[in-house]
Amino acid sequence: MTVPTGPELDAVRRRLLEQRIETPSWAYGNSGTRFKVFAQEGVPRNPYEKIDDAATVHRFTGVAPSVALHIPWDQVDDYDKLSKHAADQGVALGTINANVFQDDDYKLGSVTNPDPAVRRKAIDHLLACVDIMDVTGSRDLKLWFADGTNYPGQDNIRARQDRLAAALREAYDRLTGDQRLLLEYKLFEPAFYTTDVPDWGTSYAHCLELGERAMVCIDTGHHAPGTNIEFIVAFLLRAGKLGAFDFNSRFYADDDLMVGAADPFQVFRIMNELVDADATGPSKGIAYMLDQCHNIEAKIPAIIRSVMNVQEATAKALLVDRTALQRAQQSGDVLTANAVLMDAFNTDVRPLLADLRADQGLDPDPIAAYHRSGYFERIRAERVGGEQAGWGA
Ligand code: RM4
Ligand code: MN
Repeated sequence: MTVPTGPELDAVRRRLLEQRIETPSWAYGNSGTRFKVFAQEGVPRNPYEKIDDAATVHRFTGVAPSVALHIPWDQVDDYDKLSKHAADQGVALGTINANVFQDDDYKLGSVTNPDPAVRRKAIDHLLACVDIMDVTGSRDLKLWFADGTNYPGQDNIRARQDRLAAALREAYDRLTGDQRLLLEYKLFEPAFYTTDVPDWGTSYAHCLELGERAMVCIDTGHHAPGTNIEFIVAFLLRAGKLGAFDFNSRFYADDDLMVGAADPFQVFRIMNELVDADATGPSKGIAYMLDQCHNIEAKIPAIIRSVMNVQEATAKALLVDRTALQRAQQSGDVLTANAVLMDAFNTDVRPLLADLRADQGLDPDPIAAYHRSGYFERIRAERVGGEQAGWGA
């Protein structure tokens, strides 16, 4: 298959130009596994420096104009000042991620904890996150709960769902304007026996109960092996409940590797559903975010690579000949239908994306341009002393 020309190509380019990918503040900090966190040179020491790195990713890719914050990792005294700093660097503050998984109090859960005082503390944190959104202008509050149990009998599963529903209701009712609540799910970890929001169905059911501004967030690393994620995407799109993605790759569990590194075909299949529903641009309100940790690789180029991987999958999905696909589907021509998809997936879209960047005044090769820019040499020299941002920081 060759890349189309003329008006067809223009349409593909228009879609690619309107795509937005949000990068996560925590991906710029140090991370690791439970065995070791490896420090890197030039790592940000505070949210301001994380934003500088996010702005650098945007400068070279042109499609990453916002950065997600994680509270309290990115806690500052003055969020207005942080917003202005972001704007000065050419980016905006995006989704606010609540963190109710790192206090000793949360050993038996946060919003589902059997102790009402702990639940109150967790809910208050969620409400405080909405206060921050009011200042930063962020649209989305993203909730991921580490809540669950490790042993059969440890707690009442139904009672925990009731506590969860009550907490979500309080947070949801605190939203104003176009603010939204995104509920993420994850199969297991840190809880090993039951998890209170283990899957998209649980998240979907709670979001339905809450109301139209509650939407599901799909973290691509949070499923059992072999799960058909594009089916979940299609289902939620149809239900109008797909709010966001946390993109990353997994080989085994929640590996948080660069999106598209493990299975670029899966990212293509996901993007194919989104293109088919005309949902890759901002109009459908789906937040395309990365949620990654770069434990052993250089962080900024890894994030640039991830952004490019999402763009490549999107470009390929945009190349699918939808007329031919529909014709084949309707006539029951299984092999042709499959071939139409594979033709698009097997097309090299890198020249198309390079041209698009050049037309925007960007370097066609963002990673090479980043390496040439001297940015890393500068942060390595400047960011000496102080405490590097990392897990828990
Ligand atoms: C969780 C989940 C959340 C992320 C944290 C750091 O597994 O993916 O989205 O904020 O990790
Ligand atoms: Mn996530």
